[in-house]
Amino acid sequence: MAEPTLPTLYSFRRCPYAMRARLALSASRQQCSLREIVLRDKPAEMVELSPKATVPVLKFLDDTVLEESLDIMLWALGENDPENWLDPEIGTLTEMLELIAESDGPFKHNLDRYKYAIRYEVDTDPVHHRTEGAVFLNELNDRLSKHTHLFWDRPCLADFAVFPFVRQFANTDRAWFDAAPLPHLQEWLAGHLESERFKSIMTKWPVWAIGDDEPVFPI
Ligand SMILES: N[C@@H](CCC(=O)N[C@@H](CS)C(=O)NCC(=O)O)C(=O)O
Repeated sequence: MAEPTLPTLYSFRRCPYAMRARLALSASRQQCSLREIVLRDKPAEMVELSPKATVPVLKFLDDTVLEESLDIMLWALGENDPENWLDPEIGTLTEMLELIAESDGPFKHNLDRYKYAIRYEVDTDPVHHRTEGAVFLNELNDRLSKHTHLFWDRPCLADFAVFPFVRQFANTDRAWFDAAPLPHLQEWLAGHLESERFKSIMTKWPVWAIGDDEPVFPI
């Protein structure tokens, strides 16, 4: 097999964590060889590199590994940040990380129990978790009532780290989300979903197997 010349990204197209890593890799033009996986049949190579076995995983040519999506975003943007995602128009990187932590913590907790209630305790009530999750959605909607993005009028790290999870929440019951009094959030989400950037990171890649050609991402 030819020696790799690019870092390797293990990714799963529909995973919101992998989406946000791909968004940052795309914005920063950090090219990788992409290995599309399926969660129920993870490649042994990936599990060996990262025993916690979640996607995304980024392996560099010197064999170092990043196995947290936010670390991949921060690394990529640290290399090259032409759209100034790390430097919002208003607020700081620390404030963006605080908002992302709220999304990754309590909001994701409620999202999982709303979307996959059946996987949790028998009395897990998805509607209760939808209501709890909507507290964060309201907070985002309030921010977006003043400006088009979370930290003013230019999208930045926080927008790209959070919207894949809002997308998942919205898709759990689209009729509920569309009818909810969240007009600014709905507009913001629709803008991201219709963007060329999002379309470009949602290409359908064939599932990788040893010996396959690996698509270069971003192109
Ligand atoms: N904290 C990790 C979480 C990644 C994660 O949980 N990814 C999910 C897919 S969306 C996964 O790989 N789950 C493992 C599995 O379902 O077996 C990150 O930010 O990268």
